[in-house]
Formats: sequence, C-alpha cells, structure tokens
Amino acid sequence: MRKLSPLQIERLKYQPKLPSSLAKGINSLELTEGAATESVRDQEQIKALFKNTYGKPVVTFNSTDSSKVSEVRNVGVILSGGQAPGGHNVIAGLYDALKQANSANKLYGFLGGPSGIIDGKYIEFTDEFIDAYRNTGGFDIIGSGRTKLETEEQFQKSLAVCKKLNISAVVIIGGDDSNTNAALLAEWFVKNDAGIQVIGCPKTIDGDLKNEQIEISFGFDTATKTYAELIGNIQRDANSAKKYWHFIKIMGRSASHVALEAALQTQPNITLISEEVEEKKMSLESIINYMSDIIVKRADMGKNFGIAIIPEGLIEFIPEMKSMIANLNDIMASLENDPDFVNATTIREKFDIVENRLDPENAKVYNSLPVLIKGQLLADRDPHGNVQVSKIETEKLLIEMITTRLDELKSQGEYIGKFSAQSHFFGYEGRCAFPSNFDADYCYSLGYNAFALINFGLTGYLSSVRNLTKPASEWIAGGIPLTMMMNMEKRHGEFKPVIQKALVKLDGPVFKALEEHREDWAMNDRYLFPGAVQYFGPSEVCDITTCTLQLERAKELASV
Ligand code: FBP
Repeated sequence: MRKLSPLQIERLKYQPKLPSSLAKGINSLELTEGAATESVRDQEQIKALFKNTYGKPVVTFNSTDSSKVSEVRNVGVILSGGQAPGGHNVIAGLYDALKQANSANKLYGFLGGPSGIIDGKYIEFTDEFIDAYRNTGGFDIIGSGRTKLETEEQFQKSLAVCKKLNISAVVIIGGDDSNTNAALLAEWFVKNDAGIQVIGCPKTIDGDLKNEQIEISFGFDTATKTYAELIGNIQRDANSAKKYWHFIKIMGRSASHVALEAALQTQPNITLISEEVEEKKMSLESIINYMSDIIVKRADMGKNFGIAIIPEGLIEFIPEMKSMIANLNDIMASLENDPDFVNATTIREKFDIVENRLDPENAKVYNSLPVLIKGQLLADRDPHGNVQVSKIETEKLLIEMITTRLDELKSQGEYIGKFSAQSHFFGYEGRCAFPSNFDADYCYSLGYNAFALINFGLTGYLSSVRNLTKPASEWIAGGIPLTMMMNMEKRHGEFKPVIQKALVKLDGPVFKALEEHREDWAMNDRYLFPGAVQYFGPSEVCDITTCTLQLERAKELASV
C-alpha cells in the first residue's frame, strides 16, 4: 500500500459540493434552451467553417422530480496542456455522473494528452482507480500533453480509436487552444456522421479562458492562492531582514491575471502588468526607470528592501521586444534544419547567425541584451512556434539592468541606498497544488455537468458552471456553444478560427483596484500575508473566492 500524508488522507474523504440544480441526480435533469447564438466576431467566417455546430443555444440544467433511464454510453477523456489544480476532480465528477446514469457505462482516459486518442493509448477507469485521485492536484491520473489535435489525419485516427472502444463522446479538458481544437473535432465528427459528441471543460491557471459566459477557468483559484502564500512569506522575510529586494516572476503565458490577483492578495511594492506596458508603449528603459525610481525613493526613506511582481509574459508585451521576438520566431522556424545553426559549437556562433538575419532594428535590441537572455531566447519554441516565456528569466534581466541604472544614479549623487536583489520564479509550484475547496467543488461540478451535456446528446459545447461567488448550491450549470466564443485570428501567417484569449482589461475593476492603491503600496508597506490554502475552518476563510472573481462579479451583478 502506498503511504499517504495526513492531508492526503483527509482530502480523499472530502465530498465536493454540487449546484442544487444538479444535486438530485444525473437522471433527474431537465434542459432549458436559450436563443440561437452568434460568435463574438467574424460571424460569417465562423459560420462557414462550423456549418453543423454554429449558432446552437446556451443551455441550462435544472433538477426535476421525475427520473429517466439513460442509455449505455462509453466516454473518453483527455487532459490537454499545462497542469491546473482540480483536473482530477473533473474526471471524478464525470465518472460519478456517468456511472450514476447507467452502471454499464465506461469511462476511458487517453494517456499523455491528445496524442493518447490519436495513438490509441488509454486506460479504463474503475472505482478504485478514481478514488485514489479524488481532490488531489496534478494531472498524473492519465498525464497531459501539448499535441495539437487539428489535422484530418489526426481526426481519422481518433475516430478509429473511438470506434474500436465504442466511444460515443469525448471530453477535452483544456485551455483556449485545446477547446478551439475541441470545436474543430466536434464539427468534423458531425460532418462525417461519426456519431461522436465532443464536450470541452475550461482549464488553465492563467485565467485567460474567460468571457461573458465563463467566469473563470479552473486552477486559477488554487494557483493564485499558492503564489500569494509564497509571496506573503517572502514579504515577511523582506520586512524582517530589511536587506533584499525580491523580484518575483509569476506564471501566466501571456495575460497578467495571475500576477494581478497575487498582487491584490498580498499588496507588494511594485506590480508590473504586461497589458499596461503594451497599452502605454513602455520601453524596457522606461520600465527600468519606473522601478529604479521607486527603489531610490524607498532608499531615501531608509528602506533598502521591497517586493516586485513581474508577470511571466512581460517580455513579449514590451514593444521593441515584441517586434524583435516576432522576427526571431520566424528566423528560428527557418533555422530548424539549417546545418550551420544546428551544428554550431558555441552559443556565440548561434548569436552571430541570428543577428545577421534579424532586421537591423531588431538586431540592435537583441544585441543589447545580456548573454543569458540572448541564449534563452533561442531555446526550443512551443507547438505554436512561440518563445516559451517560462524559460526566459525576465526577473534576472530586470535586476541586471536596474543594478546598472542605480550605479549610474549613484555616480551622479542621486542614489544613496544599497541594492541587493534576489530572484524567484513561481510557476510550477502552483500548478499541481491540492485544489482549494473552490477548485475541488468547481471542477467536480464541471465534470459532472459535462456528462449531463453528453446525456442530452449535445456536441461542440463547453461545460459551464456560473454564479461562482455565491455558495456552490446556487451555482448555475449548463453549456455554452464553443463557436460562440470564437473569432478569426492570424496564426502562422494564416487566419484561423480560435477562442478569444482574455487579457487583463485596463478599464476593468480588477486592474483599477491595483491602480488605486499601487502608489501607497510602493512606499508604505501594506503587505498582506494570506498564509496557506485553508481547507477546514470557517467558511469565510475556507470557501472565499479570488479578488478577481469577486470584483468582476460585483460589477456584473450591480449592472443587472
Ligand atoms: P495552459 O495554457 O496549457 O493551461 O498552460 C499554461 C502554463 O502554465 C503557462 O502559465 C506557462 O507559460 C506554460 O504553461 C508552461 O508550459 P510548460 O508546462 O510546457 O513548461
């Protein structure tokens, strides 16, 4: 028998809460359809690409007193992309609903992400297997992967695997890209009379899969609380020793939601928001000046310490960097099989090859960077051909450039302090944490609800659970047509249908909350210490949602 920690044992016993509308059981649901829907933009193009799945209504579920018998169904499930706390509970909710509907139903898990359905690598879930993973973090139950499920050949292979297992529905648990692919697969299955439904579930710690219909993706709650705990601990340390500036990079591939939420929970001295940097066209130099100015002013007050939060994606939002990285991405794609580049024996040789190919302005920017960052910018691209920002140590770049700036100011007699910095990157620490009560409940409900959508014969829908700042019993369960969230965007030089990524809105209540306080937080130490994620105790502590959700929902509810 595997040895478990005391918390593991306790969390395995936790029974996630379901919305009242689902709680009477999977066979006692009725479905209400709203009006036909349109995509957020580019309606004609999206409609033409999704002839069979476009325009479906938003649906909601309610419990009834009658009970029906569900037909036998086999379902397959895929975990796609980066880990997010609560993924195991989506599968547990899906499994429980499926078995409750008909005990002869089977749930298959495709191994290692979308490649599992293409290559026919799977397991069949059993009670014992599922029970060992309830309320745990991670995606290790079946593993995840970043294979993009999008080509005709992949769809054909997936169909063959589903037919072999008699699978009539596939659930894809993923972010905006994975759910875009879920929409394409759903459409393809209908077009080819495959008789296989596809349902998505909104996952990503980044919090950028959200819109009018999806209040938040799962994992954001736990990940931000985990980072906030760590930041709070560092703030306490900084405030105790009073000798270090801590530069903390926070995960979030593109949008700064995670950094913003962690900042609202902890109130650090400096928080950079990538979307603001882009909007105000702040150059790297102006960011360095902004941060140095706060460091100098704090030193004047005798405070040679502080906390700076840096969003992971920052580098790609700084205008001159964005242009250089876009140019570099194209060059890297063309150098993939270039023998001179591939066989270069030193990193300097690689720098020279790249610099010679970059446009002159971009070459200047690239050349001005420290060697460490120049090297990291040449690392392998992700499946979309983008730089993997988690591998770029922006926090170190800023420390190095600020040190140089402060030395200049010191030589001009304008800085009297002492700058000693520590760098941190909080990313992987939060992606597999034990899910908070919120994520445990939300994920279980999403999975349970995904099966309800399947049982009503729907396809091309995203499992949706709303009204999330209210107690779980009042949550609203239903489904959103995936095409409703789509628009056309340029990818690899071509316009493609994709689910819109939600960036931080600078006129939204969450950013405004930071803007209102940041000058005060910069000089006066208003640090908050949120502590560890709480599972047991008063509901005000254990079941509280994120500041982001509270601020956004408060605005929405006020406008109703
Ligand atoms: P998803 O969008 O797939 O949920 O992943 C997000 C993320 O956690 C980002 O925050 C981060 O930049 C990236 O994954 C890291 O990817 P990897 O796990 O491949 O290093």
